[in-house]
Amino acid sequence: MTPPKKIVLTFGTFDVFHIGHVNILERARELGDMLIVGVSSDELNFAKKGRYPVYRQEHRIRIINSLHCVNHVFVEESLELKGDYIKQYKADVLVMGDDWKGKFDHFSNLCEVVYFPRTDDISTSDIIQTIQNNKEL
Ligand code: C2G
Repeated sequence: MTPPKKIVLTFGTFDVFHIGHVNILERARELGDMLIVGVSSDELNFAKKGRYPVYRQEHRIRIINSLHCVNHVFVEESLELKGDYIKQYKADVLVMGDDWKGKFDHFSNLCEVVYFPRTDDISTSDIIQTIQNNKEL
């Protein structure tokens, strides 16, 4: 009998895809046999941040889906549904960046919860800011 696959689940907006995103996805995948990614919907981002992502949902999903380390992508419609997604996808591990440290500890009754350190000195907001500054030069 083949041993059961270890399923890793992570979430994010992944807007203006950058090396910090690559790092966390590759590290997440190394924790198991399958990596499933919940990509936040445009509406969820608007509700949370008061602005829409630069890259629209369909494009962000295609980018994440094109990565070797990712096995499946779905749309994260609500922040409140994480527990349901963990159960639906039978996740063994939930991975988040440490900007979320402690926020998802209550899911440790459903799966292992792991926070990875964020990659230093890069973020979508900084990239957007740099582009805006350059435009003004
Ligand atoms: N990340 C990272 N290093 C960076 C930037 C981001 O490790 N320099 C990680 C974040 O910690 C997160 C993932 O990359 O785990 C995706 O980042 P965002 O797109 O900013 O995700 P966010 O909007 O925080 O997630 O349920 C959570 C939501 O989906 C929103």
